[in-house]
Amino acid sequence: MELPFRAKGDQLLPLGELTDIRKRLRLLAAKHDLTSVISCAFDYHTRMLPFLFVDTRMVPAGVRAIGSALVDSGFTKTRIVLQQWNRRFRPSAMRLDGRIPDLFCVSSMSLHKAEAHALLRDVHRIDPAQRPLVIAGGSICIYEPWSVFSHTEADPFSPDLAVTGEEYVFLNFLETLLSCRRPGEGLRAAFLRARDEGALDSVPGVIYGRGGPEGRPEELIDTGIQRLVSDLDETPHPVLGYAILNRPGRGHELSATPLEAGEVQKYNKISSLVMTFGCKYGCGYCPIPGYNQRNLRFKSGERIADEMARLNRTYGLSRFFGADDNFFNDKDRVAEIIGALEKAEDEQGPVHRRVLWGTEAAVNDTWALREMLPAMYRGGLRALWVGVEDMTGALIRKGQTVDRTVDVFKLLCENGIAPMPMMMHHDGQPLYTRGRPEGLLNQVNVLRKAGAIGLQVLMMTPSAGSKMYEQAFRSGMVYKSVAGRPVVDSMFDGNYVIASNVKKPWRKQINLMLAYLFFYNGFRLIVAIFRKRTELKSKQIAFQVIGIIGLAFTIRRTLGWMFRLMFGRIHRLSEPFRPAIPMRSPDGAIAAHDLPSQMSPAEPAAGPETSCTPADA
Ligand code: B12
Ligand code: SF4
Repeated sequence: MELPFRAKGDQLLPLGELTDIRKRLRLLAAKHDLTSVISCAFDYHTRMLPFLFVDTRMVPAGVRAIGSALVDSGFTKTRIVLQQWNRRFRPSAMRLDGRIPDLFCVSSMSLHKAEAHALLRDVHRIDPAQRPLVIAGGSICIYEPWSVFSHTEADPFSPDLAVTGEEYVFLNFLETLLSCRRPGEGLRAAFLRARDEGALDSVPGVIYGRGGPEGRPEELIDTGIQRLVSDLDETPHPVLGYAILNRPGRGHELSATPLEAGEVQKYNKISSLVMTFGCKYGCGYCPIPGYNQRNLRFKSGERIADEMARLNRTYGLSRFFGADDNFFNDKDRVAEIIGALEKAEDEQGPVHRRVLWGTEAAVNDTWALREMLPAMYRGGLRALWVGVEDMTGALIRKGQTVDRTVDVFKLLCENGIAPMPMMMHHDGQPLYTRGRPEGLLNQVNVLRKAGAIGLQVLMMTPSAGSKMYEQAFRSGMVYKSVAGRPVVDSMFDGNYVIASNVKKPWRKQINLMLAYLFFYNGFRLIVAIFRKRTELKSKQIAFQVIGIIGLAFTIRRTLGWMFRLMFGRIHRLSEPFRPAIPMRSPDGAIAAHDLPSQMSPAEPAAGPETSCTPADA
């Protein structure tokens, strides 16, 4: 089920509100000497194709946005710690400006939940009287915020607050809290008082616990779905976030100083930039359109060019990745952005000569905008991750066909833009089909011949917040454990077969490996090295090298799972994960994020957990 929608006309913030709250907070900040640490949870078990390399070499935009928002609002004593770079970081050992920080934040995706819990658990080792105010956020809290709260007395690690939205929600909360903080009062003490007085109930997009022992609330109060900022130019500039990155290291503590500006690009090889949000399609397995309440949101071309230019001047960053869901959603906006990038100039000369970037888009929209590809190249676009899924449309129809996809890939190559297919393997797709394009290998081969430079093949896996999520569980498709090994959060990454109705799911696991092996191998590397010189030759070699190394990681991590699928007993879930702690809205109604409880009574009742062996699956 998708996140519920706010009423029409109330989904977006009034224009200028994010800009205004930033100004208001700057006035408040002068009266509060706050220190804050924002950590990013990262589970190293998830390191494999197709994200190996970029997963640890790109500062995630979420933590960077929250860090930028704090610095921009005047809270300059802020540090961002990435578990990707500081694997042993322990919040209980952190000191900033010589003291335990006032605010400790954890950002996480759902698949890094175990590490997010570990960070929360560790910060709970600090005595409650000195403990920072603890806030969780990121996509885990957008889709399953209840999962960051503990429900067992033996393991109480809950944050004080979960933010289920973007930077505006965080700033709105901070403004509310600081406005009622008394002189000399600790930040967490002020929070507990504000919470008990109901002051937080007017901040849409937060969840806090009430009752119960320390760290294990009896109930969760959910203030509802956030309102979204529509003009992304109002968001704080990312240049601020890169200035407060903790230095990579092996210690438990924070580094004495953040990374120097000149060192940032040594660790951050690619910089993600928010350019647009939202997607005009409505694929049943994707939570993105629902999250955006069917809105498309944009930054102006001028602002994007300014971000690239400043990041380049300040830190030497030159490679960018648009955190877009489908960059080509709207032709006019794309034209405006590309036009601005082509023209942008600063004291160091034309911006597009110093920066290169890539982004994501759907096949059909790339085709629709094909005439703009030369201008896109001139504007710095060098790689496009294309949502091919299954070219035949057997999984989802977004207007893509085999011929259309091939034409798009060839056009991209002709224009010097590397086509990077993103494919989705599913129960209905065989490994190979003779004389027909349905097979996974057939499609990989077609894409390879059409010029694909890299490859992403993920197994169709239920995604929280999507329309098909609950049904996938209720149909008994999702595994609970295989051969005694439980399916854990880090396996919900599309690299493991953890949801399937086929009789021999181990074959699906092998199919994923074979598809990569077919694409990334020594033979193709040699061919790439000796092929005639083209604009894309060096990229092809680089992706073959990364792909071959990544495949070794992938096989090492998933081979054991394949054997379990082959020989072990599969236990399945019969209903989706749901909150273990009762949730409600401040006025006692159903909580917006308590999704399973909101299912209509017509939905089939959850049956008992089922189990089967591969033979009878
Ligand atoms: C870029 C991207 C990637 C990059 C990430 C690189 C990097 N290091 O940044 C790559 C390509 C590596 C990647 C990989 C994967 N991704 Co990805 N990715 C995205 C994408 C398109 C953009 C992320 C982004 O930068 N957003 C912009 C920032 C500003 O938004 P944000 O992170 O949500 O942060 C905001 C809020 O969440 C909040 N916030 C964030 N942190 C915090 C913390 C606190 C304390 C507070 C208060 C608020 C807060 O404020 C921020 C500012 O508005 C998103 C979709 C999307 N549009 O967000 C998917 C998304 C994050 N990816 C997702 C997934 C599932 C994956 C994969 C598992 C692959 C897959 N199966 O799809 C892998 C995991 C790899 C790994 N080992 O981690 C899911 C996560 C779902 C979930 N429930 O957690 C998303 C949301 C897409 C989706 N809806 O399905 N991804
Ligand atoms: S096209 Fe991509 S981003 Fe858009 S709804 Fe489908 S899967 Fe999601």
